[in-house]
Parts: sequence; structure tokens; C-alpha cells
Amino acid sequence: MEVKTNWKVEDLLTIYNKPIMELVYEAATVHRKYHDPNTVQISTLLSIKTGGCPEDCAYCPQAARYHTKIEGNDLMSVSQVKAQALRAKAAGSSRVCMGAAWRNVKDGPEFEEVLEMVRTVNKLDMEVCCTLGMITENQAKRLAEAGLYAYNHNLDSSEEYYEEIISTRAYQDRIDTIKNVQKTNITVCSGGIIGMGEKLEDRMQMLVTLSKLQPASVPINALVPVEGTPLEEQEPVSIWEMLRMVATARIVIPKAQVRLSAGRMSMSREGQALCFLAGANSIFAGDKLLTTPNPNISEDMEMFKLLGLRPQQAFEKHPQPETVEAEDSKLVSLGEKPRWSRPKSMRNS
Ligand code: SAM
Ligand code: DTB
Ligand code: SF4
Repeated sequence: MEVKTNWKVEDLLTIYNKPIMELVYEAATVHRKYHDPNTVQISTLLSIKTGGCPEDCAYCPQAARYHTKIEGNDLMSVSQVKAQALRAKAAGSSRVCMGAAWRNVKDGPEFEEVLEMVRTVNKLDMEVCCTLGMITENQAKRLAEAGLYAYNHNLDSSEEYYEEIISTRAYQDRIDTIKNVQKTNITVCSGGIIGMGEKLEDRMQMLVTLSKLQPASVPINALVPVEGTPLEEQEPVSIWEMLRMVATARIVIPKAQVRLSAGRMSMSREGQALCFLAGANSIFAGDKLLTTPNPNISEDMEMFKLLGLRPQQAFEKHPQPETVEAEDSKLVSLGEKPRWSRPKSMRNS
């Protein structure tokens, strides 16, 4: 059955504002049509390059210009990544998401290292996801050839609110990167953050844009306010806002894995259970997200047991990509210098 992709903000506001019992029932019904309601994907985040980012994303502890307490690191080695991935697999995780604090990928030795990390983790039979900032079509093709399963690139908010949060790149750059990913077999992971001071209409507008893209996974992050960032004093979002957001995302992007992402430290088990009922079917596990705390795996495993949830197996939703070894690759680095925009020309730097 075809999925509807022409939702309007008003339609989504009507859905979002339904009485909770009706909203959750409707979302759970959609969820059961496309997914096993007792299965939840466990993903593990690995910050392969932490801190020192030139961008000015107001929420992000890794932006070099904010004085946060995080410790920056150079690119992790392939062997460290392999060891961490094996540890995650043994703990029940089926997916590794490697994040780099980069504005965009630059062709060169570090990208070659990342390609090797992708090959290595895919050969462990785990889903490999990368989130490396903006990428060109050739870079997306090279990641696909290495065996990348998913690329994460969040819209983060509505186009209108985006420029309140980030001035060093434009919304269109995000869409362009997603379009580059869609030219390959890599699945798209794209979602956003709630609780940055945006209006409800912005959240719904973001879901309208996502429903046109129909990403294979949609992370819903609640802002983790980090000391030193411009958003350090934002009020936390309530569980009811999270629940309504998850349910609305489930209804309008029905086939996606909807992920309870940042913010689970402040959610009770009961709150998370409601979100799973309303269609969330993925979490990040492990006691750290990229730089901020997350519930530890044994607590999550206890929650799974309590709720009768099963961890999803790797490649249940899409087939495992093949890995082409570096020496057999037909693609080469183009040494591109893409013209990603700088809307306000690094005005704060
Ligand atoms: N540099 C790449 C980029 O921006 O696409 C990849 C890493 S970036 C940290 C990945 C995502 O983490 C962001 O798009 C944002 O959604 C999320 N994120 C970062 N800081 C956050 C925070 N304090 N609270 C919630 N989500 C956050
Ligand atoms: C996503 O949407 N959330 C994850 C992942 N994709 C890369 C990152 C959350 C980061 C939260 C802040 C931190 O730990 O630095
Ligand atoms: Fe953080 Fe990514 Fe923005 Fe850099 S581009 S500041 S890592 S969210």
C-alpha cells in the first residue's frame, strides 16, 4: 500500500492534539501494520571524532566556539572501532552509528580510514550507520561501496526555525546531502530535536518535510541542554510532548524505525513504555550517546525483560550491503571542494 506523502501542517496538528488515548491507539494500530510491536532495535553510538567542530549548532556541545567541558579527540583507529563494535554486538546491539564532529566530509586519508571502519563493521554482520556531516554524491557512492547500511543527517527542525539555531549552513544543504544519499542503496536516517524553543508548528513542519522524504529511520531527540551551549537553559520537554511527537511521526512515516534518541536519561520506564506502544521501535544503548550520558545497557536490558521486548536482528528491514575491498574499488576520491553554503558567513567566529 502506498504511503501518503502530501501531509499538511494542519493535518498533523489535528493528529498531534487528539486525546492521548485516541492518538496512541491510532499510532499503535499503524505500528502493528508495518512492524512487530514487541521488537525494538538497539543501536550503539560511537563518537569516532569528538569536538572541535567549526559549525555553530546552538544545541551542540561539540561546536568549537562554545566553552563546554567535553574532551576533543582525533579520529579513532579502525582497531578501536572494531573492538567497540564487537563489545556492542555481544551486548545485543545490531547497529553501530559512527559520528564525527565535522561540517562535511573531506576527501583524504581520514575519509579513507572511515571507509575502512565501514568495511570492518559490516563484516561483523552489524548494520553500519555514519553521521559525518555533509557529503557529496561521490562520497555517498564510496560509502555505499564500502558496505554502509545507513547515513544519518538530521533536519533537526523546520526550515524556518533552522536559521535561529544554525547560521553556518542552510537547510537546503541538509536536503542536498540526503538527496545524495538517496542516489545510492544506503538507507536514510533523518529526524530532529524537540525542546530548542521552537513552536509546535515547527515540529509539525519538520515531520511534513520528513514525510515527503520517508527516511528508513527517524530519530526523535529531546534536547540535552549542555552547559556552555547557547541552549543550556532550555526547559526540558515533557514526556507528553515526546509521546505525541513519536505517535505523530509513527502515523506519517509508518514504515520507518522511529528512534527514542537523546533525552532518555530524563524519561521513566513507564514513559518509554508509552512511547514504544505509540510506535517507537529503536533506541540508542550504552552509557554515553556521543558526549552526554545515556542509560546503561543493563538497565535497558532489564526494561526489555520487564516489557517483554526483543532486540531486533541486524538486516531484518533491508538486506545487508556487500563490501567491496579498497583494492577492488572502482571509485576514486575526486578531491572535490564542494560549495556548501555559509549563509551568515561565520558571523560569530
Ligand atoms: N556533525 C554531524 C552533523 O551535524 O550532521 C554529525 C554529528 S551531530 C552531533 C548529530 C546529531 O546529534 C545532530 O544533528 C543533532 O540532532 C544531535 N544532537 C547534537 N547535540 C544534541 C543535544 N545536545 N541534544 C540532542 N540532540 C543533539
Ligand atoms: C541522533 O539523532 N542522535 C544521536 C545520533 N543521531 C548521532 C546523537 C545525539 C547526541 C546527543 C548529544 C551528545 O551526546 O553529544
Ligand atoms: Fe555538532 Fe554536527 Fe553541528 Fe558540528 S555540525 S556543531 S558536530 S551538530
